[in-house]
Amino acid sequence: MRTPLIAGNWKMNGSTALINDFGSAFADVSLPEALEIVVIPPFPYLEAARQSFRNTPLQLGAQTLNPNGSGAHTGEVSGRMLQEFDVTYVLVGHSERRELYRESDEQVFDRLLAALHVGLKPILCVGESLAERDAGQTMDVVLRQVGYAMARLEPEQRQQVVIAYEPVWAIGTGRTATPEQAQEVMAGIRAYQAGFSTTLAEQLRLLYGGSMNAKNAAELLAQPDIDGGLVGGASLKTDDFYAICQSAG
Ligand code: G2H
Repeated sequence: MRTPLIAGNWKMNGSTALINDFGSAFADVSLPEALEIVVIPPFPYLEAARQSFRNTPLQLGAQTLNPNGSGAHTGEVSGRMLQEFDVTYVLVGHSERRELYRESDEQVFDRLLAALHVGLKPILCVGESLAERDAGQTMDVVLRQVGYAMARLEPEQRQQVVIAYEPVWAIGTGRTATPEQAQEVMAGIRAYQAGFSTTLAEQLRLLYGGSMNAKNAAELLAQPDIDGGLVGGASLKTDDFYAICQSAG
């Protein structure tokens, strides 16, 4: 019922050569039919990716957007600009943005709203730190982040949002949440959504992120409430990313 989604977040990595590798590698592949695949490169590579991915099933995503439509915001990129490059998905609230660039729940919400206003599909990233997990605060933190955004949206806007649960302690560390740990949080997020509408909760797509790789993807994706993955490091290698996509069938 829910279309699986595998998204590769390249972060501040990649090159035009890597874009072209992906364009070639995914031009003639057999992949699960009902699967969305999104590559999320840094902004400067969007045009090259748009060209290179033309004959592939790869869609384009962006790593962030500025909440304003235009104006004096040196260094920033608006949602409308992303749309011009055929971007369909955009990450909001990735933990690296929250931590390194001090994005608050409120700022994350502004970006989410800006994405929805121009028809981009937001992937809202949430997750607890190791200290928060150890203190038994995982669900409080995750539902605060989810709730801050979701409670302020109109019902039809909520339908457009994908949520990625990425425990901060598992990001780029090689340490993955166990399938059971991930499933427990996913089920909690879905139950929270059911408070708005059970239909919405059933439709909500939930991605796991945090050191997902070709070896552990199948087990994570087999969990009933995990509908896909937000893949960082392993999305920079065509073979690994392809293997993860195969696991989502
Ligand atoms: C989490 C993830 C992708 P990695 O940030 O968003 O990165 O798979 O490298 O842990």
